[in-house]
Amino acid sequence: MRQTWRWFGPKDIVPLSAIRQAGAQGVVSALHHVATGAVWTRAEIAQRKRKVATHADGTPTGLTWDVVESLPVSEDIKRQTGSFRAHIANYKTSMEALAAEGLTTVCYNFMPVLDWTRTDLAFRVDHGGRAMRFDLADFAAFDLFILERPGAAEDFGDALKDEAARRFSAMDDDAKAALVRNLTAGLPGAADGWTLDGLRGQLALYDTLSAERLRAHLVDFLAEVVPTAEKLGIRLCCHPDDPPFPLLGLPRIVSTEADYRVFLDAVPSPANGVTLCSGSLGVRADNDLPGMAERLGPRIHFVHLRNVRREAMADGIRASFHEDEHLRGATDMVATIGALLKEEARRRAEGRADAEIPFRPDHGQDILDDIGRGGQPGYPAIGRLKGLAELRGIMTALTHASVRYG
Ligand code: CS2
Ligand code: MN
Repeated sequence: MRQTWRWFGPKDIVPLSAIRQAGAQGVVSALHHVATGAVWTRAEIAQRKRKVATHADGTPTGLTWDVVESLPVSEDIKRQTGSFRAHIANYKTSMEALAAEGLTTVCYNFMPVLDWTRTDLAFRVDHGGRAMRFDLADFAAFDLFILERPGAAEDFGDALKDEAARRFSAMDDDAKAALVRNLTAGLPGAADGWTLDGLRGQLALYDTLSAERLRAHLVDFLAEVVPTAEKLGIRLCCHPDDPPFPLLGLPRIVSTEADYRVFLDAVPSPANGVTLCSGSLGVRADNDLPGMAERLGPRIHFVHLRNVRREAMADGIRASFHEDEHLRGATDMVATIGALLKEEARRRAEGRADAEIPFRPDHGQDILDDIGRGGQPGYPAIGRLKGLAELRGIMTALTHASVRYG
C-alpha cells in the first residue's frame, strides 16, 4: 500500500520536508481555498502539484500529489436545491482538470452541514499526550441546552439527558464557549464554521429531508458524475460519516457497510468507490473493519488507517470515543491491513494498473513537541509519524510473512 500524508497546502505548519522524512511517498491535498461548488481550474491544480513536487528553492521534494481529499460536494447538491445542477457541472469540469493533471483518486463525503465532529480537541490521554474526543453527554448538553434544537429531547434516552443536564450545570462560561467553538468552528478539511444561528438555519433546511431522500440525492449525484469519472479514469471514493451516526437530527447515510452497498450497487462502476476510514467506521461496534476491507475490497480506492477507543458512555449506536494510538483501540489493524494487502495481491494477479492502494495515517495523537505547537487539530506531525511507522511495520511484517511462510 502506498504511504501518503495529508498536507493542507503552503500554510500547513508541517512542511513537505518533514512529510518526506516521516517516510511518506505521496501527499493527500485539496484546494481548500476554492469555494465549495466552484470549478477547480487546471492552472490552480498544476500550481499545487508543482508546490508538492518542488521546495521553494527549486529542489525536488521527492513527493507527488497522489490523492485529492477532498473535491467537496456542496450542500445544494446534498439537498438538490439552489445551484445544484451548476455545482454538478462544475464537479465534472473540476474532474476533467484533475485528470488532465494526472490526479485520478478523488475523495469526497456526503455528510450534511457538519463534517467530522468532536467535542474536545485536546483530551489528555493516559500517557500524557492529547487526542481528539467526542463526548456524547457533552454533545447532548450542547444540543439540548446551548443550541436548544427543537426535537433534541426526543433524540436522547433519559439517562443521557440527565447526564447532559448535570454536565451543563457544571460548565462555566469558558467550557461552554469551548464546546460551541469545537462543535461549530469546522475541523480541518471540513466545511466552513457556523455561528449558532447560522447552524440553526442550516439544520432547519434539513427538517423535511429524510435519510432516504438524502440517500436518493447521493445516488442521483453519482449517476450524474460517475460516467464522467469513468471516462476520465478517475476513481471517486466516498469517505464515511465521522462519527458514523446521525447528529443534531441530521441524517447520516455513509455509516455502515449496508449504507455503502446502497450506492455502490445503485451505480455499479469501479469509478464509484470507497475511502475506507477505520477510525470513522470503527466508532461503531457493529462495523467489522477487517470484513469490510475484504468485502468492499474491489471498490476501495483510498484508505485512512487510524484507531479510536470507544468509551462506556453509549446510547444505542452512539458512544463517546477518543482517538487512540494506531495499534490500540477498537479496530484490529493487523487483520484490516492483512485484508487490504490480499486485495492488492488479487489486483496485481489481474494485472490491474490500480493495484496499489494509497493510505494515510489520518489523525494522530499530539505527543512530544506536537503538544502546544498548534496547526491543524488532529493532524500533528509526530503523532502521525508514529502512526505511519507502526502501520508500515505491520505491512512489512505481513508482506514478508506471506512471502516466506506462504
Ligand atoms: C478525517 C477527516 O474524519 C476523518 O476520518 O479523515 O479529516 C476527513 O478527511 C474529513 O471528514 C473528510 O471531509
Ligand atoms: Mn478519515
